[in-house]
Amino acid sequence: MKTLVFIPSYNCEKQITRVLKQFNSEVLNYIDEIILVNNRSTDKTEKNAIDYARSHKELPIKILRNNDNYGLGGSHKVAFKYALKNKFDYIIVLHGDDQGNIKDILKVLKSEKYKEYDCCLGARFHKQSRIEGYSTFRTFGNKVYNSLFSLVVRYKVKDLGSGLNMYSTRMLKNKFYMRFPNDLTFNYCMILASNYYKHRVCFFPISWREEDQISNVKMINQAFKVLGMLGKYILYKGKFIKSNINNDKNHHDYTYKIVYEREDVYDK
Ligand SMILES: Nc1nc2c(ncn2[C@@H]2O[C@H](COP(=O)(O)OP(=O)(O)OP(=O)(O)O)[C@@H](O)[C@H]2O)c(=O)[nH]1
Ligand SMILES: [Mg+2]
Repeated sequence: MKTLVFIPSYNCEKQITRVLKQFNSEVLNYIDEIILVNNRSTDKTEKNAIDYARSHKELPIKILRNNDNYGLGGSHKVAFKYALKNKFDYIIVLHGDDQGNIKDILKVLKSEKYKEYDCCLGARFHKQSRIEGYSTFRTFGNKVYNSLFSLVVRYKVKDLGSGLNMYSTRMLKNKFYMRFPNDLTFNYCMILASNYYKHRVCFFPISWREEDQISNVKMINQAFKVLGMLGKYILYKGKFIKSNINNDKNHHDYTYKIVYEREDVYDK
C-alpha cells in the first residue's frame, strides 16, 4: 500500500512548522511521501516549510508551488492528479494551518478500517471528537447543515469538510471532482458526489482547534452558496454533479513547480 499525505497551505507561516512537526517516526511508518502544496502564499509559509524540511531529512517531503492561486479545491485537484500519476493507493489530506492532527488518523490506519471504505473523513462533530475555539453558533450551524445533507445523501454526515481526510485513489480515478469549485465549498460537492457515485464513506473522530488561525470561511455567504448546491442536487442529481460547478472564471491547468525535494528520494 502506497500512501501520500497532502498538505494544502496558504498563508500559514506561523502554523506550518507545527504541522510538519507532527510527522514523528510513528506516523512516518504509515506513509510514503508528503507533498506540501503552497497555494501561492504571500507570507513566509514556503520559506518556513523549506527550512524545516532541510533540517529534517527524515521527512520524505516535496514542496510544490502552484503556478497560480487555485484555492483549496484547486489545490485538491493538483494533489489528486499527483497521487494518481504517481500510483499512490491512498491520499491523506491534512490542512496546513495546524487545526487538526495527523495522529487522529493513526487509529484508522492501524485498524485497517479504511480498507472497507472509499474514503474516511475526519469529523469535528463526532461524539468522541474534541473541538476547541468554535462558537456555539458555528457548531450549531455546522450540525444543522450536517443534518440537511444527511437527509439528502441518506447516510449520517458527521462533517461536511474537516481538514483531515483520507481518500482511496480508486474512487478518484474518473476525475469527477475536476468540475467542482476551487474554493472552500469543494468538500461539500465531494459529499454530494459520494451519494451519486455510491462511494462508501466513514467518519472518524478528530481533535480540532482554532487558536491563532484565521478562518477564511465567509460564513453567511458560504452558507447560502452551499444551500443552493444542495437544492440543485436534490432537483437535478447527476445533471448537477456532472455540470461545471466551478465558478472560478480562470481556466486553470493545475500545474505547479517543485520548489523543494529531498535528494535521496530519487537517489534510491
Ligand atoms: N482560505 C484558503 N485556504 C487555502 C487556500 N489554499 C490552501 N488553503 C489551505 O486550506 C486550509 C483551509 O482554510 P481555512 O481558511 O482555514 O478554512 P477551513 O479550515 O475550512 O475553516 P476553519 O474551520 O475556519 O478552519 C488551510 O490550511 C489553508 O492553508 C486558499 O486559496 N484559500
Ligand atoms: Mg482552517
